[in-house]
Amino acid sequence: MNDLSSLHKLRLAYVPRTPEILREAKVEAVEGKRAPAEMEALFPKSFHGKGYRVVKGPGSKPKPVAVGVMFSGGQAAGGHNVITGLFDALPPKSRLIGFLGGFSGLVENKFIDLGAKEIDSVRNQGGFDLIGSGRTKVETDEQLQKVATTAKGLDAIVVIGGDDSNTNGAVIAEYFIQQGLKTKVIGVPKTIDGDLRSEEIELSFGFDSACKTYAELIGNIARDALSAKKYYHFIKLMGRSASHIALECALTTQVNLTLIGEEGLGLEATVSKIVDLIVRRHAAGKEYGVILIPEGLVEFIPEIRNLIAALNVHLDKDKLGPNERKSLLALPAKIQAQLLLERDSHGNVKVSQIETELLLMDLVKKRLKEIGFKGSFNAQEHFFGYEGRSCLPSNFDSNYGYALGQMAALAVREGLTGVICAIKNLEMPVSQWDMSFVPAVQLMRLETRGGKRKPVIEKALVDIKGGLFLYYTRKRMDWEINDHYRYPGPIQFFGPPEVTDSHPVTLKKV
Ligand code: FBP
Repeated sequence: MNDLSSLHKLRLAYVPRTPEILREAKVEAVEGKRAPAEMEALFPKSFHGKGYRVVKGPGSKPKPVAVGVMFSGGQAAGGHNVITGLFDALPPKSRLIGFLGGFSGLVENKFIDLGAKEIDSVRNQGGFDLIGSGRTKVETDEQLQKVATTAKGLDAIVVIGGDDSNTNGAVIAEYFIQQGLKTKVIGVPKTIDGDLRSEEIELSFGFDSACKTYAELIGNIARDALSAKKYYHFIKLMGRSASHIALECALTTQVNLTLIGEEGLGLEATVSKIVDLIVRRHAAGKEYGVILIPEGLVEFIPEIRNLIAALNVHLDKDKLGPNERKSLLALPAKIQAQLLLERDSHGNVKVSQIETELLLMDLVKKRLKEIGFKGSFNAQEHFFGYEGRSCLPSNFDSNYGYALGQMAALAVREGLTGVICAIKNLEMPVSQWDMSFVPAVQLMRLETRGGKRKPVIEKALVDIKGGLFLYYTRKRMDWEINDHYRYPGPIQFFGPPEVTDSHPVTLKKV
């Protein structure tokens, strides 16, 4: 048997579709919106940085460059294609190096050279294993000095990351300008969470493949539930904070109930919602169902949100005020311990490790007992997270990642810094994609992390007044009782375009 699966080999040969305009493109400055005023003191040199759009034209003369690239944060399918797109678009005789393990590779000067052999081995493949990733935050002077030493001789560093990683990138870009260094920093929006968005950034790559993977599994479970008719499936879905993944999966699978964190229901109301569903389905002769729970839900439940905010400031449960202490002690011991887990280096709560699905199952069971429920309630818990981050990228993510990599090469050629590559019109054919570069500081605001006020790129949450969510609310009453499950099946690479080239529903202008 060959080491590579047949599909692996066939995907290596896939040629991503790229926007025609990138064959001969230049950039044109645009009057973008202003960065929040509070950023001026923190980013004095980048504060007035311009945005650019990609237009047809010859642009600057290409000359060989030396570029470093890195992944940062959680894996997202399509990441390798950013690197292959970048590699393919760099002028001949350029050098591309890959920093190992994210920003720690940049700080510690650990990298590998990326040549045709390395690049050809990861075309259209999932994961970040070519150079790895990490969650190191760069903020101390010592780290910044080390980064500057590593960057000597490099024309640019391309950071493929989410909100925190692109914040890191912006801090480094500012530092380089302040120090009079020539190295530029360019960001690429990556994260399965789909929360790195702005007017210009419609979506990050990785979201589509992750949601399609989860939707396949959810569809399989829904069909099992419908066949066996004996279980309620509580499915927690990855996606820190924002509920974009849960909403996308709700719309593509039409299961009975999807909790959307941004609705801001309290714990009591959330439990009542599920109990009400179970009671009504029992009355309709149904003792089974499928419920989706975004992993970030806990951050929106007001009493837990306040508790998390207090823990973020004090970082010590013994220093909590009486209300927060009460909220903490009301939770099962296991959940208390998970809330108290050490934050990541960016100060984020590790929501993927909080077993919200078990908490809700437990509370629902208790409530059903209290109300004397006569039906049967058997629950199964699931967590779909890591299985969606490193899958083979869908055609959408393969094309999207590749185009972002090519854009990064254009930004290097045009000498841009402190900007993030952005593509709009993603729902349209690749030829109609609208590309621009947005200054990272425009997306920032101050947040309390690790007890301190820090600049961070603001996470884009589900808009509960937006068309997509409102569409869901119009449908959900029906889906709660009548089973209209949809079965999306696995990501397809061969066959008619409606199965191979579908876009996330999230992009639809409902
Ligand atoms: P990024 O924001 O870095 O892309 O990470 C997303 C994510 O997959 C979240 O959905 C999840 O909560 C978190 O990473 C898990 O982190 P880890 O990989 O460190 O367990």
